[in-house]
Amino acid sequence: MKNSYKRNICVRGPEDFLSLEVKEAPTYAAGKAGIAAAMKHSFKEMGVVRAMRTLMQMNQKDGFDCPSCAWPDPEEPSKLGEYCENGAKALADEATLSHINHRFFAQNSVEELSLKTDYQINAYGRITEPLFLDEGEIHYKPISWGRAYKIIAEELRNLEHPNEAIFYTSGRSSNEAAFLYGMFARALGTNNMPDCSNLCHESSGVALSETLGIGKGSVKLEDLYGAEVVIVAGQNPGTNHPRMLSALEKCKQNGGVVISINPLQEAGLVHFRNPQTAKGLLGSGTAIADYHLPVRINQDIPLMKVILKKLAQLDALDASVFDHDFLDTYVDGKEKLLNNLEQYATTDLLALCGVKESIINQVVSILAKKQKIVVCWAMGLTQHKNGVETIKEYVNLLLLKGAVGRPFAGTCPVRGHSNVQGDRSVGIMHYVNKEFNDRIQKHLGFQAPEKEGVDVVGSIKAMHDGKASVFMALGGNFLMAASDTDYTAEALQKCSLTIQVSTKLNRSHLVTGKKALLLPTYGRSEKERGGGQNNFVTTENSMGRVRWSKGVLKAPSNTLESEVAIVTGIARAYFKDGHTVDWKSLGEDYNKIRELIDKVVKGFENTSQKSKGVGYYLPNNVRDLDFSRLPGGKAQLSITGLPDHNLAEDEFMLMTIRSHDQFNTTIYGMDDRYRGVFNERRVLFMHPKDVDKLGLEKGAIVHLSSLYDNQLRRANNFKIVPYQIPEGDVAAYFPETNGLVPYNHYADKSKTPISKSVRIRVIK
Ligand SMILES: Nc1nc2c(c(=O)[nH]1)N[C@H]1C(S)=C(S)[C@@H](COP(=O)(O)OP(=O)(O)OC[C@H]3O[C@@H](n4cnc5c(=O)[nH]c(N)nc54)[C@H](O)[C@@H]3O)O[C@H]1N2
Ligand SMILES: Nc1nc2c(c(=O)[nH]1)N[C@H]1C(S)=C(S)[C@@H](COP(=O)(O)OP(=O)(O)OC[C@H]3O[C@@H](n4cnc5c(=O)[nH]c(N)nc54)[C@H](O)[C@@H]3O)O[C@H]1N2
Ligand code: SF4
Ligand SMILES: [Mo]
Repeated sequence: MKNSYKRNICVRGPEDFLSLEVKEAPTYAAGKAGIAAAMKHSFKEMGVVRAMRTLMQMNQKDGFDCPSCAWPDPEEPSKLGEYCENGAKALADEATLSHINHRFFAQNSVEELSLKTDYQINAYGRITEPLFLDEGEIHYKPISWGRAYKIIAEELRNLEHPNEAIFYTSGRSSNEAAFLYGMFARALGTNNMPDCSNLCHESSGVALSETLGIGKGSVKLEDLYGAEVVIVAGQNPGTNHPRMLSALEKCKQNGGVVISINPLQEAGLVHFRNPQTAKGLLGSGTAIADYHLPVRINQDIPLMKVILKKLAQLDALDASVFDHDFLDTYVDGKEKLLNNLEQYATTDLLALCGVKESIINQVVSILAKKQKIVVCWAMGLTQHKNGVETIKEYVNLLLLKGAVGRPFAGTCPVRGHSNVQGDRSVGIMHYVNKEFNDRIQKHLGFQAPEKEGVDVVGSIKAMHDGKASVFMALGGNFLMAASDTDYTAEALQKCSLTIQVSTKLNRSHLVTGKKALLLPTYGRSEKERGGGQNNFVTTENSMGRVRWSKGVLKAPSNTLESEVAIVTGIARAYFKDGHTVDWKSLGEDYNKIRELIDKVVKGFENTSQKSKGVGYYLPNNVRDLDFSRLPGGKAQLSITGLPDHNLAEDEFMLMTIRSHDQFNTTIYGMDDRYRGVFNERRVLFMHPKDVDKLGLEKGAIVHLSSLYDNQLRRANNFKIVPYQIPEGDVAAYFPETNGLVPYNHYADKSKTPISKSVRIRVIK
């Protein structure tokens, strides 16, 4: 597609095939194969000695935080190693010895690079110097840091209003960098701070804030160990949060029951071979899920309604199933909810969710007797039109059982990016919080803007409509992570300047504005240079615990800058050192940033001593059973509706999911070992009966289309993989399928795109 600046960019990259091999999916996760896969990647990218030495520092108290997912570390990490296969892959990907600089870009234009696959693009390696793509050019050229900051400052000064600038954050930034970045956006005068969490757990944030008064989960790692029941809904921990399986194993050893609610029976939830134990390495490992409820895509609400109805029927006999004392003291809406449930006929709900009543009855009889219940979830619940309501329906179960704010019970939205939660805690948000703004005024001396900014969907629209023209990203791959790839590309290409602070090359560096800056930075595993000894960073895990992260590796070149230095460099160029904030000294001493975080960010207040030290937990009102922020000072039960997709006869419901060999848009490899798929990502998982019905067979080539608001979207070339998935449902990997997800269809209230329930047609 030619854009207005005459660059001939292939937005999505090639849609070609490799050579698919389908094998029987394994019935267990990790074990020896996991260790082998981890070591293969690490040794190839990093060299043996460097890899082993670095891995032994990952997730250790004095080491660095794993850059992959946000699963918490145990308080006493094992000295033998506290990481998993995918943590090792993330480290290898970041600490790779492959590097690229201006010579690479002199040989490869952005037009040529755009013809490569995302896998190939990432494999070129680490970017080692700042680069500039000027108007009309197709080759990035080297640029000095000073000149880069000047270009940004000039472009920002030329805007008619600060709201024409957008500041995106991905969840790998440190608390320190994210805090300064958010403060710079506000000092400039905008709340345009879209964040990867808009595409991710925003629905959890909204649902939990409205029901429990805090947008985060309430459980700690130890709560999982002692829970009587853990429900894992819409989450694939074996791939995306592998060390969660060790926690589930502990829970099982303590007599807990694990229930999986998922259209797919994911390998990690069937069996886990713990690589840290002899039994895991040599024996059969631990069976994890006691019950698997193969719910149809986006039919969790009907499923939960049947479960709640059946529990209510049991409770009506002797009032022993629900915790009435807890409900009377802390919760609002019991009668209304119980009355509402009566409206629904069990047979209708069963037909919708597709789960056999016999399994539901078994699960109900367990839930009836237990109170220490934890619900864990991820993208399978959040990325639907009714994502917020779906989560509220699970919260209903917890509240009715009194399974909130007590040891071994509560909510566990399992976060994705390693510091996505921290970035939000320290102020990356497009909303306005008056108390927060007051503290900014008090401690930083400027008035933060009072108009709400744009989130991811709002940013795409603003750029598309010409209302924003400077786009900056602190990490991430906005183009490929957002929905509606072609539309998002057009939006970015309308900008006058796009700025990417990145470690590795990705498509967002090729699909750019008129001018583009590519600013390379350190990875989590690397030492922060400059300033004093104290320039380590901090991160917050999925359970609200803050830890320090001290990188150990030497950066791939001495022409990189830290994210903190880049943000302060831009701020200084823009304000020319005439601002109430002393950006220079903050950039030199991270302790000063932490002191400001303590003061400005509620929750960190009075914890400044601790925030400089080893991990501590942020306050959490649910753990204290304090619902004073909610109406009537009570936790809220919710009345939800049923999903309504109106699928036509020939339509399927598509969920766009991750393979075992990727981290979001970063493709590590072409296999999805746990689903038995090798050497191909362009696959469509489909029930064997549907495969027959369409007259297809394994390996047959199909194309996919979606039709929303009379607009047809298409993704070509997928091979059929017959798979145990509910009839009528299909699955394929993201980001290859993002072009099918309409940017303007998203979850009510949270605006998270509907990436897990896209209506599609399969074209032969
Ligand atoms: N290795 C690795 N680790 C990662 C990531 C990665 O890409 N690679 N990404 C990180 C990030 S940012 C995130 S947010 C997390 C994502 O972690 P997950 O949410 O586990 O990732 P997905 O692959 O999107 O898987 C969603 C799961 O939900 C199920 N599902 C889909 N629709 C429904 C539904 O309607 N109902 C129910 N009950 N289940 C459903 C799918 O079958 C799948 O098992 O992982 C983080 N960790
Ligand atoms: N269809 C569909 N779309 C989805 C999803 C889905 O399930 N289905 N999931 C969504 C979710 S949950 C999320 S969180 C988003 C992810 O969206 P993003 O966070 O935007 O995407 P990533 O792929 O994680 O970003 C990878 C890039 O980050 C850069 N990077 C890596 N480490 C660092 C670092 O330490 N510092 C800096 N500055 N840069 C770094 C590298 O250049 C790398 O290429 O995607 C969303 N998109
Ligand atoms: S579970 Fe997540 S944080 Fe822990 S080592 Fe694995 S990828 Fe890293
Ligand atoms: Mo995410």
